[in-house]
Formats: sequence, C-alpha cells, structure tokens
Amino acid sequence: MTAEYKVNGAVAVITLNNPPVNGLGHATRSAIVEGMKKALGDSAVRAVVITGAGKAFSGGADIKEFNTPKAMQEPTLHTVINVVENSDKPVIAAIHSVCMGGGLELALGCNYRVAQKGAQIALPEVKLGILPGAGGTQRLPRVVGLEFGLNMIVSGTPVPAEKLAKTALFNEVVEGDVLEAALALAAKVADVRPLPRVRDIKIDYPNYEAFLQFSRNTVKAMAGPFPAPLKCVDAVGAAVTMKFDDGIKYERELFVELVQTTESKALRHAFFGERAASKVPDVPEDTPLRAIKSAAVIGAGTMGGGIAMNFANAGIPVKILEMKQEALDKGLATIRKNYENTLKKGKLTQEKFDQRVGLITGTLSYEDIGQADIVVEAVFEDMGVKEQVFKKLDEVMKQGAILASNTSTLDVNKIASFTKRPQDVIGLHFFSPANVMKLLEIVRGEKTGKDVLATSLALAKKIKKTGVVSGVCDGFIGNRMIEQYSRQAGFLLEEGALPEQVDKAIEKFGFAMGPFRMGDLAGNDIGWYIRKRRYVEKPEVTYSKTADLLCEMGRFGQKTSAGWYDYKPGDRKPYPSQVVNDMIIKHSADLGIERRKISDEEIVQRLVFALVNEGAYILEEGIAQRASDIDMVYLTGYGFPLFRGGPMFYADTVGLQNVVMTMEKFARGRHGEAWKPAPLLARLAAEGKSFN
Ligand code: 3H9
Repeated sequence: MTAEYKVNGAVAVITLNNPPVNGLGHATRSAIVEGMKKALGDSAVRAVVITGAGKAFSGGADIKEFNTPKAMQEPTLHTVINVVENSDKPVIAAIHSVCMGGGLELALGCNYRVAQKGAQIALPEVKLGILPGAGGTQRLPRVVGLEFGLNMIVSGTPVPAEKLAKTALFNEVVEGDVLEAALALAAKVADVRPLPRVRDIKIDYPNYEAFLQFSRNTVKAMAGPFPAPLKCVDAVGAAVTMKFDDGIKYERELFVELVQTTESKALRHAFFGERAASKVPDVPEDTPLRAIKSAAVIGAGTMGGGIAMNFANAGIPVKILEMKQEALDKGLATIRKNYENTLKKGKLTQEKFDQRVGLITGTLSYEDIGQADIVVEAVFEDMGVKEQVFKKLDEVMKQGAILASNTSTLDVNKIASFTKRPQDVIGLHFFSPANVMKLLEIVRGEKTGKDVLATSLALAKKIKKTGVVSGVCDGFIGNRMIEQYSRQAGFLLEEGALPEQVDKAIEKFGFAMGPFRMGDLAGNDIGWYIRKRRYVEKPEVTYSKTADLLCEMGRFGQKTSAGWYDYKPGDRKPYPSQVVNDMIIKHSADLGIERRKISDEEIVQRLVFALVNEGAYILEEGIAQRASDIDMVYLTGYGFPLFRGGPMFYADTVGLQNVVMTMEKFARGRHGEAWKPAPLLARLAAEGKSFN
C-alpha cells in the first residue's frame, strides 16, 4: 500500500509510503483519497494527520509519470488537494526531512502544518523546467509573502523549516517527534471552526505591480533559454491579481504548456540521467566500499593541483608528490592562490580556507604516500611515463589502496598491467579545471574490482562530481566523441567556413564555447601532440591539417596570445585573425578545394551529428552503459547546452530518421566516409525508435 491508514484515538493518520521519497504517483494519490474518505466517514475520527514514512514527507509529484496518461488519471493531485482542503474535519500535515513540489502543495491544502527542524522545504519545479502545478504558486505567497514566495518558486532552492517558523506556512516547527506534535495539535484544534484555509488568506502587497515588473526584468535576464522562470513570475502574479480559483486555472494552463516543452523534458532527462549514471548493472548497490580517508596525487601541475583541491574540499587530507622542489612549491602556491581568490570573493570563510589549505601537503618521496587509501596519477600523458609511475606505485602503496590514473586517452588495461594488482587500478579522468568541472569519467578496466568501481562512484558523489562509467577505448566516451566533432570543424574550415563563423554557429546553438575558442583556451599544442600519435597509429583516418599548420606558426592559443584568433595582452577576448584566415584560404587552394558558403545550420548539424554517430558506436560497443550516460558526459564536461539534453537526447528530439537522412546527404560530400551511420543508429532509425 502506498499510503497507510490508521486510527489513533480520535485522529486518523494517513502515512505516505512510497519509497524512496513518497512521490505522489497515481497509486499514492488514490490511497490518500481512500484514507480521507475513510476518515470523513468515521464518526469517531475528529481530525486527520498526513505524514510520510521513511526519508521524506514527500518529494513531490512522481516525475516519471509526466507526459504519460497516469499523470492525468483521477485522482489528480488537484483532486487530492481539493478533497483535503474541503474536508469538514481538520487536516494537519506532519512534515519531516523533505517536503518538496507536490508534497508542499499537498501540505498547503491542509488546514495546519507542523514541521520538524531541518526539514527541507521547496518548490523546485523550475529546476525541471516546469512550475508548481497543484496550487503552489497561488498558496505559497499567501503564507510566506509575495517576495519570499516568488523567490522560492523562481529559484527552486530548499529552505530549512526553521527559517520559515515565523511565517503562516507553519503552525509549529519542532525539534522532536513531528508526528507526536501533530497529534497533540490535532487534539487541540479538533473542534475549532471555521477551518483555516490558505486559499482564504489575502495577499497584502500594495505596490505589487512594480514588484512584479521588476521581477520579470530580473528573471528574464537570468533565465537564458528556459521559459519556466518567467512563467513562474506570471503565475505568482496571478495570486495577487486574480481570484483564487482563476489563479489556479491559470497556473494549470501554464503547467500543461511547460511540461510539454523540450526544455523541460531535457531537464528531467538530466535529473534521471545523473542518478542513473551512478548505477552499474553488475555491481550491486550493497557492494562493500573501501574507506577513503586519505589521498595522494602524483603531479603538482594544473591538473594535479585541481584534483588535490577536490579531496581537500571534501575534508580528505591529500599529499601531492612531485619530482622537484621547485615544481612542488609552484603547484602548492597555485593552489593557495586559487583558494585565496575564492576567499576574497567571499565564497569561502577564513575557517574553511585554513582547513582546506591545511589538508594539502607536498612531498618529493614516494615512500611518504604509501599509506594513502587512494592515489591519483596526473603526470604527462605518455605510456612510458605512466609505466614508471605505476611500477613505483605497485612497490610503495599499501595493500588495498586504489591506484587511479587521470589519463584522458591511454589504455587503462595496459596501465593496470604494469602492476601486480590490476584489480586495484582504475581510470579517474577529471576535466580541467578539475576543481570546477562537474564531470568525472570513471574508466573501468577489464580487471578493475567491483568494490574499486563502487568506491570510485561513491567518491565522485562525495567530491560533488557527476561520475560516469566508461569502458576502455581510445579517448573513452568524451574525447573519443570530441575527436569526430573536431574533425568536422577542421573540414568545415577547408570547405569554406572561418573559425569565427563555426564558433558563433555552435555557440548560438547553445554550446558554452565553439571548438576554436576552446582550442585557444586549452592550448592547440595539446591536440597537435595527440594527433601526431593518433594518426600515426591510424593512418586511414582523414583529418584537416589546418590545425597542424596553425601550430607550426607557433599559434598555440591564449598562452601565446595567438591561436585561431588574435589576443591583446591581458585580454581574453578573441579577435578574428587575418593571418590565420589567409592560411585557411590558402590551404583550401592548395588542396584544390573551391570554397563555398556554408550555412550555420550545416555547421551545427555536422558538429553535433558527428558526436551522435560516434556516441552510437560507443553505446553499441558497451563502452557507455546507456545513452543518458553519454548525455551526462557532454552536459557536465563539454558545455553541451542543458536545454537540449545532451547529444543523444537531442538526436531523439530531432528524430533519428531525420538524423540519418541528413548524414546521408553529408556522405555524398567531401570526406563522406565519416558519415556512415553506426549500425545501432541505422537500426533504431529504421525501426522508428530512439536512443533514450
Ligand atoms: C511536482 O511536484 C509537480 C507538481 O507541482 C504538480 C503536479 C501536477 N519523482 O535524489 P536522490 C527518485 S514536480 C520520481 O538520489 P536524495 C530519484 O530518481 C516534482 N522519482 O535522493 C532516485 O531514484 P533511484 C518536484 C523521484 O536523498 C530516488 O528518488 N519535486 C522523485 O539525494 C532518490 O533520489 C522535485 O523536483 C520524484 N519527484 O534527494 C524533487 N524525487 O533510486 C526532486 C526523487 O531510482 N527530487 N526521485 O535513482 C529531489 O530533489 C531529490 O530526489 C530529493 C531526495 C531531495 C527528494
């Protein structure tokens, strides 16, 4: 039963029991209405308490039901709340832990609310691209005020119950057992009439028009491509400008409109994608974890320093190993400076600053790191260097320590073979800047132990990263796909586009940064170095030599104040470069290519569908476990626009048949061989199916 009914003296207690978070799916909604009917029909019952079992009062509507017939099936959440609000016996919500979305809307339909201190209260719908659709926009401002209510609804940020203790949202906020407190209140109010209802409260805000206009302007500037935040303002506005029932109707219309938008579907896809990524079918959830109480990082460069900061931020002491004192001092000084900047911006307290800086120490000796529970190697990307490091780690590290490599492309199985304990070896691929970027690619070697994988996934959570598991292949999920994207970017230059056009087109699509601006930021010499190795190994793969020519000109990017673009000293703004554009045009002529005008649409399709096709190979080969894992890699590590849900989700929204048709068109052009659809993509398209 998804909600239990019990009578406790003269009080009926309805306990939501739909783990994990008492989502208000159809079965739970029906059970609440059943419970209410029983309570109203029982003359011995004088009041009703609604509470939640387990770790939540309620996390809200069941998001999985959205866009399915069940979402609309009676009793809808509106009906449930109407039954509660129209009850002629007082209904009291007893709230603990989590009270969000539809859960809070249900509580707002009750006559009284008692909360436990620490309970997280929120209307987080906006984060899913929708708005509270069961009265939240109309009722919350009536109890916490127009401004505070609007802020909660537009931001979706949880507020601890005690911060709302003085508002009309809660009759009581208690330290102890909330059910007991609710039962005591029920006894007190059982005969009080008329029953207080939130809908009857009038919002008193004389200057509401100016406030709403100000809110619209502010929210518009912050909402980006998402329609929901502005609609939240409109709906909250209705709480002051319309009669209650009209406001509810208006809110409903906006909700129905938003729930169908691609932006909302993309956000919900990312919500579930993030949670799915932490699950590995053959690694049970109860796999015993290894304790990670201390860490070591090899290499005090930008990457090593960033990785070390992650551990320190999570309260884990970390030792950084370097070969030379000078490099170590430089690395430690950079870390300190990073923290100082955060301190200066007021984003870190002095106490936290001291604590974090204090957790990071340096050493020049391998012997000093031997007792660490995990070591992450972040040395030069070369198999010979990795071999030396892992052989040494095998000698010095205690038994049971996790030996991780931050390699971005190299074979983790081979790295593991340098040790006598391949079960302890795993890839932990951080993205630069490692203390900021959310993505952590967790590369599972053939022999990686299940406990090592489970511990790495748990560690990702602890250091606030999105951990995504990848199998071993050249470049893993992210870089293997980006190679195809970069190849297309190069071909576009040869065929007629210039860097600025390519960057602008893909940035307009929503990418944080186009491929050429990104190259200039990361350093074009890094790709040059990788290409030299990669294309010697795979001579059959064609690629544009434009990027090599650029590097031969010494234009490595921002660090040399010259890359695809020109840069002025102390200024990161890219200026189109005449010499580079001349070089590109000359290169086309040398190849005998007649340059043509390329549309922005073609640019976007070639870059994004190149990702999609490689993603389909990766999925079919089992390198990624599921399409949403690939999307999470791109959303959290490569600046793919969130409102488009990731490359695989985006392809689904375009329609895989359309994707394949467009690829067939490209296959007839230059380097058409790159456009052979991956078998999985071809099959799904032919069957009218999608990746997700
Ligand atoms: C809404 O209410 C609309 C109404 O206004 C109008 C309707 C008409 N539905 O995050 P966790 C699952 S919209 C379905 O790891 P935590 C989640 O997928 C809703 N499933 O735990 C995961 O499943 P699995 C507004 C849900 O303790 C498991 O629960 N509400 C829902 O770190 C554990 O999740 C929200 O937006 C749901 N609503 O955090 C709240 N919520 O085990 C969204 C969770 O299979 N939820 N699941 O991977 C959250 O923010 C967090 O999950 C919460 C718990 C804070 C509740």
